Amino acid sequence: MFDLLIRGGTLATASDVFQADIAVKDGVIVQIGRDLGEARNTVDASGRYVLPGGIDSHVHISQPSGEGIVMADDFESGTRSALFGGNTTVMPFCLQRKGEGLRSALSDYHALAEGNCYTDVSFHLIVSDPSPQVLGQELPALVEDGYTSLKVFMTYEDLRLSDAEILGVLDTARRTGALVMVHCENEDAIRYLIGRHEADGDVAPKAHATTRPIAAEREATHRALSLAEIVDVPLVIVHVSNRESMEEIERARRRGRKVIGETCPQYLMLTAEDLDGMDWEGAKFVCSPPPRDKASQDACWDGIERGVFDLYSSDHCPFRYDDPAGKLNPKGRESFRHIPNGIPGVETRLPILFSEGVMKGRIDLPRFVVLSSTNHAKTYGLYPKKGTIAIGADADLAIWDPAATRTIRHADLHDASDYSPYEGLEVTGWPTTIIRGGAVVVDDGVLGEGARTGRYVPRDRSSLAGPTETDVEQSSTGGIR
Ligand code: DUC
Ligand code: ZN
Ligand code: ZN
Ligand code: ZN
Repeated sequence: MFDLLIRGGTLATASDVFQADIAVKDGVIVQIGRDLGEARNTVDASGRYVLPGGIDSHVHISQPSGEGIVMADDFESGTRSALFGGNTTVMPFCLQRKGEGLRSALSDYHALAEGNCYTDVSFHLIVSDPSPQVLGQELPALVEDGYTSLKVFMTYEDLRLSDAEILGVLDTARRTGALVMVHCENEDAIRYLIGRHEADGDVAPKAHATTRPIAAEREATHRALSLAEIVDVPLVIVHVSNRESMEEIERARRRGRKVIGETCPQYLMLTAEDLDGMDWEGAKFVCSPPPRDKASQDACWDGIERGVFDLYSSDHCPFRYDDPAGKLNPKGRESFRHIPNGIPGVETRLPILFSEGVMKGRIDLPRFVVLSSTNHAKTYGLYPKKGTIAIGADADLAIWDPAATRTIRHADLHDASDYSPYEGLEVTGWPTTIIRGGAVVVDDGVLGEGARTGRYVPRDRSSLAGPTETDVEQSSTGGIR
């Protein structure tokens, strides 16, 4: 007797689309086929797609922000919103503050997550203080414990690392098998431009975009890739917004580098003009790198289609708009420089890609699965336990109704922000039933009882980590196959 049977659906994996039933026992997929037998519970998936649960490998939850600024989502609201958007695993960032150890940051972060998660969670580290103790002792031990990825910043005064510090982190990654993600923007160039704009009294939200130009992102991308080449480690370039940065990734791949590229919905759907709204409304779209122009959107779609991008993540980084602890904080009303960077999007990530990508014929269903789930699991050491539909994999599944039409309204979403950057967008296709670890946690749009039982998942090393000699299968454009 199985625990759960999912019957009559059309299944899709990274490679195939086929009709089959799925049998689940003890949280794991045990059979895929027809006439599988009896189960205690059955889900009828006829007329719907059964896909691996989404994995969003780039979200920010309860991350300490500037003074007086509070991130809108904690683990409860952030993972609930993720779940309703078709995700069964999210990977938020645990921020190390300067002078703080990584273990101490992690213990605080685990305490926030414990008992409050609707999805499974796993943590990346943000290294802001790569002291000898951190690189020599803490990080190597933490990689062994399943914290196998970390992010470094080339921008933000309080977070940026120097090139020498980045090299030190990359070297530790090479020794330990950790995978490094980089936020690529040239801080000095941005500082210079911010100073010039403020001197001119040019302080409205739209100046956020003009002070963080494509050249600042492209240059930092080139530099990060060069540093990784010097140390000989793979690199993840996160939240890529434009063609010139994509070209840096492709050039590095042609030199034989292992590079994972990530883009996000904001670079497919928004432009810098969105920052130019009435009454400081543009603050709703302030994120870094900023949204660019129509040509950059087209370039990012091209990268989604051609495999320049291996990952499509939300970069959910939610602040409330009409809130003194959010976008409209007292200083943020005076200058764009004090508007917290980041926008919500964990619930709308997949519906946007499904509607704009699959339904509009830009990508097929397997590519959707790759970008929404499989490659996140492969990149960050969760595969094949997660990221696919296979015997032995966790029964983490999203059942999509391809005929569901919706207009995105923040009022219908489940996060704790007070707006959606995609308000009014019409989409076709929505994840209606979500199964996590074999439990039906969203049933036709209704949150199941006992859904707040997501677990923390330690990870293996990325299959991509290590020096170039370790062979990885890369697609014709160099990304993950
Ligand atoms: N980088 C992110 O990854 N998210 C939000 C803000 C930022 O700079
Ligand atoms: Zn970033
Ligand atoms: Zn200006
Ligand atoms: Zn981010």
